[in-house]
Amino acid sequence: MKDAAPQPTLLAEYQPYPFTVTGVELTFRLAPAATRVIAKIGFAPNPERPGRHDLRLDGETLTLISAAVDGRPLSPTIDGAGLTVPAAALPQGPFTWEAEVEIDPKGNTALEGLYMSGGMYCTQCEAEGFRKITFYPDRPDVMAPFKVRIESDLPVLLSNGNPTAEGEGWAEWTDPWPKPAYLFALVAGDLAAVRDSFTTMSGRKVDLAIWVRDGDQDRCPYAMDSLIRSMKWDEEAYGREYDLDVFNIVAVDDFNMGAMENKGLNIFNSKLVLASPETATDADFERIEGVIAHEYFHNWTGNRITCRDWFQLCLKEGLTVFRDQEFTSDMRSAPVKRIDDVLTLRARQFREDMGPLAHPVRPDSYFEINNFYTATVYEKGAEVIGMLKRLVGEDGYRRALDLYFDRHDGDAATIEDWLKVFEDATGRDLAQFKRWYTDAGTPRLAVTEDWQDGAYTLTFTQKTAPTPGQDVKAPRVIPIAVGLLNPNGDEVVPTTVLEMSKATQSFRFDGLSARPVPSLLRGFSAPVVLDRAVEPAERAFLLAHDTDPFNRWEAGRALAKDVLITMIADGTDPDGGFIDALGRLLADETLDPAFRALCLRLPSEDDLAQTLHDAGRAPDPAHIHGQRKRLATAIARRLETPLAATYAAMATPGAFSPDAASAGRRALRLACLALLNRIDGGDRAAALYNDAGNMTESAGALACLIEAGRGEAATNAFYERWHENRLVIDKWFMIQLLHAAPDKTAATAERLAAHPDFDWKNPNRFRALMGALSANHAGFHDASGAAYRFYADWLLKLDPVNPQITARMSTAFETWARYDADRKALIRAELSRILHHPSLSRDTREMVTRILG
Ligand code: 0A1
Ligand code: ZN
Repeated sequence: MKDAAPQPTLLAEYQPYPFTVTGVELTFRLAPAATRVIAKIGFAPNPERPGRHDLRLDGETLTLISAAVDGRPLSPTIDGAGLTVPAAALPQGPFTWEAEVEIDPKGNTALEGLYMSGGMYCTQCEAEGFRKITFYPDRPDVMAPFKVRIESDLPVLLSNGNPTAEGEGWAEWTDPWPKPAYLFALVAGDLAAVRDSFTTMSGRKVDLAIWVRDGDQDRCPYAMDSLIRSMKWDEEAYGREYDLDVFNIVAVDDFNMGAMENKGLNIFNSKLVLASPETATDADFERIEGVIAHEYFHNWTGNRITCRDWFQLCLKEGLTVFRDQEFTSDMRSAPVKRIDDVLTLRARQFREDMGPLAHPVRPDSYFEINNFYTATVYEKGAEVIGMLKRLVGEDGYRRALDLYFDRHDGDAATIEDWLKVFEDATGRDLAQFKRWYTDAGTPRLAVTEDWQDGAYTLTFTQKTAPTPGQDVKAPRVIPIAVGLLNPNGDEVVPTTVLEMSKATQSFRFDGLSARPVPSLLRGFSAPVVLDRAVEPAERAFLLAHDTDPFNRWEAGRALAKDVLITMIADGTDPDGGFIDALGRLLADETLDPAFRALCLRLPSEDDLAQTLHDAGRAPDPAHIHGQRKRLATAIARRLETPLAATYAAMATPGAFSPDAASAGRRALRLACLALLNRIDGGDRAAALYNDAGNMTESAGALACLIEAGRGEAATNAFYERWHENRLVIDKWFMIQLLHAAPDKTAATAERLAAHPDFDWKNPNRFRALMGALSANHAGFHDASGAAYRFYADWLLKLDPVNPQITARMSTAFETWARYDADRKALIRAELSRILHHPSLSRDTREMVTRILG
């Protein structure tokens, strides 16, 4: 039961919990519909909250069987959110709370707390799932050592920490490291292990295991290899050593998010563990490597040092994303990784920050914390750390991080603590920098130039539009990495970081012999939008000469965008100069194929729609789709010969290797194919589909065949070949919708939703279909409104089953205000239909209310 009229939780109202927890002992008697959880918890008064206090414990969906304090039975007052034992019924000093509750893992479709997936028991406790397991102070600043006994006939019984005892039908685990309840985990099932080991820098041997369904072992080696590389990297890059005897990873098919960093027992969505060349794409391999690293890195940034409250979520998430980005840069190509990250940031976080869901990296109020696992907290949170590092330099960053681990190990910390270690380690005042955490919105940076007597001056003006609840924005500290090039292409001023802190600020460069060409915001040194009218010739110059690979790509990107926006506005023919510049890049064999592949990718339709909206024009999705296709066709016609040559040259014969170089070749090859597909009627795609030796090529070829209007046979063959592999069938749903023609998208979605394999209660499957539907920009926004209606129907159907996923997926509508009056009215009607549903979840209600504004 959720509160009828819920109140928001406010950062300003934080108070420490009145008790500390000295230890937790849990016994689980597992049974699908009636699991018993017996808890014995030591409490002591918290000196930070003097006086006598009631004992308030969180608890939801629990049936209380018995409760006692210091062995004396009692009947506490229970409400929908927990229970209260009055202070008068508690001893003055420390005491022991005991409770037995019954829960229903089988009926738990929300996948939060203890639930079942394919016959196995597993848990998801972040953010507030532990309260569905037993009564407890379910907040991250209450940390305690846990001892867990699991009783079940299932052969594999796992929990956090180290295994300390086992017998027929039971096992016991002890976690010596105090932790908040959100890091608790339990798994029980008939699972097979893939094992390895890692010897830490101080010489301790750690037993590693990845637990999967029997038969899936041969798809685990890449995840295991990624884990070992992550453990080594964290020792080398951050001096962080692992701290238990075992490290377990479990793959589950039903999981709301990507993965979870439970202490010593990471639980993963199976799509982020299982990979083989036949079943996983290069993008899957890279994602697996990154997420395995991310969850492992949380052991220090999240677990050893956790968050004081959920407002501080970015403390662990921003930092851990930043760390996993650094790891991937080291494992693969740093420039390509940076471009990928910026593409994601712009596609997801900028979109969020420019719409009704904008919120600070550290929010200060929420109704449902699960709604704040956002691109802003994660990806912008990581960007903010990148800026800090740029401002204090490598050495300063290392000193600050050493101090952070030293000072806060074992703490539940805050953003204030985090900034203080930087201040103390570097002597810098970060009061103004802190606005990046407290203020929402993406700053726009306007630039003007002046050239006089050998002095070149850049003047920047920053402006951030109002966001919900924040009308006025103060200037932020913005690190602007700049380089200057001579007209002949030589770099005359190498990368310099300008520190902007005022609303308008000028920076002067003296002693130049000619007016330079500026390369601004190198490496995307701050998450801002650069507003500068640039002639195509200057962009083409940077595309050819910039020494900063990010800005080289950015110049090409901006050119493509300018061309497309012009085509959309007045239907002109695509610019030949741009296509020729692209052709020179394509043929430049000194450039990494992965980089060239990124340059060939045109800006997305969603991105173009946002750009048009920013310029005060209502985007027409069908028209954008048509013009983008027209540009792709023009590129293919003009560059047919080099595209075909590169397509042939980038083949990767021989055994499949998931390494970055091979993946880059395949990416470039498929980028060429996608363009050539516009003029060859799908012939190359058909040939590739038949010969494909890996999923990257099969999926790429299938997408092209569907785009070319001849996908039926391959679609059927793909299904026949893979219908027993859930992860591959997710792709089958996704590809068909992502590439459906705009006017057929809603009908395709309806047909696929009626397919017997559309197991909609499985989050991966639901996301595969509905996520792809909303990502098909022109199809989702088809003027008929059919896709909007269909999507809203399914959100309403899923809401009572899994509110968390429903709420997240309602963000498909967050951009409604961009479009024309008719579309706006259609979307608003669907949103208000959802909002007026009598029993809507708190999660979805909060999101839809905010989206409507
Ligand atoms: N902390 C995990 C992700 C995660 C977050 C929330 C969840 O349920 C609401 C589940 C997982 C991570 O960053 O990987
Ligand atoms: Zn995380």
